[in-house]
Amino acid sequence: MRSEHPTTTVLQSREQGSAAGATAVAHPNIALIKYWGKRDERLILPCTTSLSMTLDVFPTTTEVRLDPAAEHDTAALNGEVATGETLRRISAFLSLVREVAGSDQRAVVDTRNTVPTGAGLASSASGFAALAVAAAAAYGLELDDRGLSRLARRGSGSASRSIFGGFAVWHAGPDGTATEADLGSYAEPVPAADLDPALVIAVVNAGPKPVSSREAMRRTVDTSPLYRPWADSSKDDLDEMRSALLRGDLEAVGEIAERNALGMHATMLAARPAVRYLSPATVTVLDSVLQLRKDGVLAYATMDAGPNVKVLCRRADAERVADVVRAAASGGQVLVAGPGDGARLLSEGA
Ligand code: 2P0
Repeated sequence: MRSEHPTTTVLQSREQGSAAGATAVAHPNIALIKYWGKRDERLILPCTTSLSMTLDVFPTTTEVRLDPAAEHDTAALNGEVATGETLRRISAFLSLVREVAGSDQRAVVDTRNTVPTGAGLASSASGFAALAVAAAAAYGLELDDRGLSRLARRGSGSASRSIFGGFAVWHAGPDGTATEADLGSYAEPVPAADLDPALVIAVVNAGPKPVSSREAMRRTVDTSPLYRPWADSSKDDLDEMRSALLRGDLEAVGEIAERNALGMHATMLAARPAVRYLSPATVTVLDSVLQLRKDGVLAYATMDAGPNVKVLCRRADAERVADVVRAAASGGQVLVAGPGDGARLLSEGA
């Protein structure tokens, strides 16, 4: 059976039922050019193209097992039964896979996250990337990486990038019909010279977000007078970032990443009402990054939908940077990550 679907170009679909289950692993990614704002909420089409580094820490491992007798999907996260919005998002994602596969079998999902509890690091990127790879295999869809990236995108935008290791760019895709726009929005690897980078992650607050990133993005696009200027400048940032990666200029990579992230936070601060994820502790860590630069250490910061700070530096400087950041983060957890691998299937079959 061959099938064409806006989300997934199916290369080949096995006889339904030949693979009763599959397990996949994926890692989180940190955007150096941020994704902030959707132009289509249902298809998760972003307003801008983003670019990220996949990490070598905190893998998510997900098993999807088909259950011919089940009437509903069920899921467990770290051994705890998923309910409410979490289960709804997983089940909606599985329905999308079923639609493409022509299956009506429900699934049992078992997900293990290794992010330290409350580390305040998003797990939706690694979560939906692992789920996409495992679910595609379990339902017998043979997708190429681009198809998997499009599929993962429908779970969570940033998950499209975690299909790939190292640096990945997620294309906003063309305007046009839903089908064209959907097919054109996927991630792929970005050519880069050897940079030997590290990201020092400072967890200054592990508490829940005041506003979900979904709601914050929506509010920013709808109400922030700074949104359009940032989205426009992000295109230039992207071009400059690609060229800095190609020539292996980590200093330029850091400079561009920092200004792009600060600009994204400026758009939120100007939203009505404002969304402010940065806390006093964030600013203290940002000051320490500035001091590192004054002391001649290459170090640049980026922040996502939360107060935690990720500091890009040379791998050789990572321990020194971590020490300085740890002192500034006053008791917060500090971790060092490097570039990691893309999502992959660990096992499949009955
Ligand atoms: C990013 N973030 O590029 C940006 C920067 C947060 C700040 O992607 O609504 O969980 O599921 O598509 O992917 C967080 O948003 O949002 C995010 P949805 P997602 O990494």
